[in-house]
Amino acid sequence: MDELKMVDPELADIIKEEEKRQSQNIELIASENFVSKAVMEAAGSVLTNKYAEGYPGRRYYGGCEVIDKAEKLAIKRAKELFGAEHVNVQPHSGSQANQAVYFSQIPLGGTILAMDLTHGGHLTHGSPVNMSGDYYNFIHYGVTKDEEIINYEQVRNLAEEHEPDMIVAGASAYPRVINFKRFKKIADDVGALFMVDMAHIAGLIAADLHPNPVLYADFVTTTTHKTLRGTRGGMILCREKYAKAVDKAIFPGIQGGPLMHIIAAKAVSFKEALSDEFLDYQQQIINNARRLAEEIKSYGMRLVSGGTDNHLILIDLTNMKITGKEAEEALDKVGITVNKNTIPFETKSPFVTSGIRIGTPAVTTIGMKEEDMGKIAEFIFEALKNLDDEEKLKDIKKEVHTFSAQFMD
Ligand code: DSN
Repeated sequence: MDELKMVDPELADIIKEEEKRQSQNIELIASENFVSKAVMEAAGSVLTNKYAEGYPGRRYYGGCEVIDKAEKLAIKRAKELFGAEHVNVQPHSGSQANQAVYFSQIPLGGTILAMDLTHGGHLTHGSPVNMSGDYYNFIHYGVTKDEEIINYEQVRNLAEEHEPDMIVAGASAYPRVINFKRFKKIADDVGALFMVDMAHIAGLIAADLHPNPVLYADFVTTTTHKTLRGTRGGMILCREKYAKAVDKAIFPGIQGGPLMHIIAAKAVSFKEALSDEFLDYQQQIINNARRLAEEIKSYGMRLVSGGTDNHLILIDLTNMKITGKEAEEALDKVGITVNKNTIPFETKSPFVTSGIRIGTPAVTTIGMKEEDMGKIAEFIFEALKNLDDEEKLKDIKKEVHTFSAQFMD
């Protein structure tokens, strides 16, 4: 930072300010995490200087002999981590990974069956405001009204009715285990390709704490920065027979030069994910989420599906008569970071919403355990109960900062 402070003190101050925000607040955004210093070092390395369009051994630039080693290492480790036949580590994000799989297989206007965004799906799974929804004919399934778990019967009925080219499983706000085997059977029965977007649960899968979609799916996409705790980025895993098409779709299909510093950082995080410490970390994420869910419920708050099997919890605020937007703002004021989120059968707009989504990957990284979850639930409940009382919110914020200070380096 010394150099940056000299060259651009304004930006250096912004980074310092964000560093302070991240270290003081309780980070509960289910898709965020804190990377290790080693990952950060690789991401901030001289590898950012290198152009490397193409793939190891087949580049469009000279001087790639060193950078090739970094990409090969990332690929080798990712294969080992998930048991994949082929891996492409170049996607800049999960969005690009999904786009590339669709682009590699589905003709424009082709039919894809995926989870509805308001039921827990993702923007890139065919939302009308996303390119996916514009270029392809997406049909959506959701969760059941009573148990709020994926409605596999609806998946089968829709698959039989629409005969999609592809079925997509995977979600960004679904707190339960996904039955990939059941999806695969439906896909096979209707002759559809099967893709899984495992972005949220990749870390749990790497630690064998959730069924591995690589065993069932033709394509698995992911981000590398959520439970997997790597740098911000994406990745595609697929069967060997689709390798060429997927690689071509990423480059030259939708991307140019790969971000080699980010690929190197991915390699570092994959090495970390292969360690025993990482397995313990993933188990702790789940233990913390379960305890947090119980503690939140003890205050009378309703959880979508009644609890969680993974790293995230979806709180339905309807019975508290507040919106997700109000809750997010109140929690921001006390130093707890969450995001407003739609809930199944949502009646409000995505800017307002009836719920908030919270997750335990980041707080687990800084060392929180089950016994700390009670305090977090109490802070959340107190802040939401006193949403209009600025003085009370200020007091809670002080308590939050005192509490979080225990976990700082
Ligand atoms: N926006 C991410 C999330 O928060 O789940 C998914 O891409």
